[in-house]
Amino acid sequence: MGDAPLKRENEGDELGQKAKKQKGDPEADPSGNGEECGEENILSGFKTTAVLKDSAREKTIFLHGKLDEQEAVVILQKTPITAASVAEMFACSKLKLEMRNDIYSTYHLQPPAHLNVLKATVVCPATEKHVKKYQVQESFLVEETGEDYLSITLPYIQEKSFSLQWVFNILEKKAEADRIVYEDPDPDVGFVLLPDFKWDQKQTHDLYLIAIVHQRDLKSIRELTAAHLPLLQNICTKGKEAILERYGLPASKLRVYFHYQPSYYHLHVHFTALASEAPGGGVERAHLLSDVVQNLRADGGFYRQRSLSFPLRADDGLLAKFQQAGRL
Ligand code: GTA
Repeated sequence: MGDAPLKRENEGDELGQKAKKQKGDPEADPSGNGEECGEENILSGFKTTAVLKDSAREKTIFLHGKLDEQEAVVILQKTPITAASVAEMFACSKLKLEMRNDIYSTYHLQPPAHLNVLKATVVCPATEKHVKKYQVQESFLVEETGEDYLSITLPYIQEKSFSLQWVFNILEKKAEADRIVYEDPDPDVGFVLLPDFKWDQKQTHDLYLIAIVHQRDLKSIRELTAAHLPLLQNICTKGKEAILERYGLPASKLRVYFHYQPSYYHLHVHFTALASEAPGGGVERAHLLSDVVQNLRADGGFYRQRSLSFPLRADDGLLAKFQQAGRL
């Protein structure tokens, strides 16, 4: 159930795979790249200057470099293997024996190109903050009071946080409009639900969507009060309903939460599959939507007044601000 193929996407995907199979037929095109390489390969000009992070376990590499003379970050990630593709993979791959010992054997399996796709994420032009965000760094846990938020964090994020242009593009249908899974257009309680750009949408075991609120004056959970309960309840109910309808995943299989601190200071909710380990899902950063709702019901000023803890990376300017204020 957890890795059930997507309802709509997989129908399209299987059709897409058949088309690609003909196009990228390894017999006709040994590189497996077909025309696609010449068409849109903006990455052919990418020059790597540094490896920011890599993980053999997550099969990801984060690269810093130059793309057309502009600073860029490129993330390459091996995508999960879907159960639906296994039969074709076994039938069509080249298999080379690596070793055999008693009942054990390992192979080098070379699937056809259309079953061997990497997900590439490109940030260009990338700011220094983007480069730092993806770099491996020591972290420090900070405990922020309500007063710290107003005197240290808020002034810092007003000056230094990431651009929200991508968020406004989504809300105004200037980008990703065709990816929207659900929208409630109400200006007070409405939101847009769409796949997070970390998810390749091929299988539900790593499902990842975000709900972005239409209200523009809410930066993070710090600014929520009891007045926002209708908004939060609306996201909770309609977001879960939309995911059940589109992907067949019930609420009991979802982790629905905020990040504090987030990277992008426009209120949004993460919907991830319970079976997955999404980055930022740890107790030091994730706040379950259901807990936030209950805390606000018990005390409407909870998130304005209570201390909140979160990790900051060694080179984060906000950490320096906490240090200068003698709060660390
Ligand atoms: N649909 O243009 C976008 C877009 N952008 C720019 C960001 N997001 C977007 N979604 C769409 N279109 O989940 C998504 C992000 C994130 C959410 C913002 O919006 O993918 P947040 O404000 O709480 O920020 O959420 P967060 O979680 O820190 O950001 P992010 O990018 O997920 O980074 C956290 C860590 O995840 C990184 O440090 C890195 O270790 C890891 N990570 C980031 N991107 C990738 C990736 N592509 N592949 C693998 N790991 C990644």
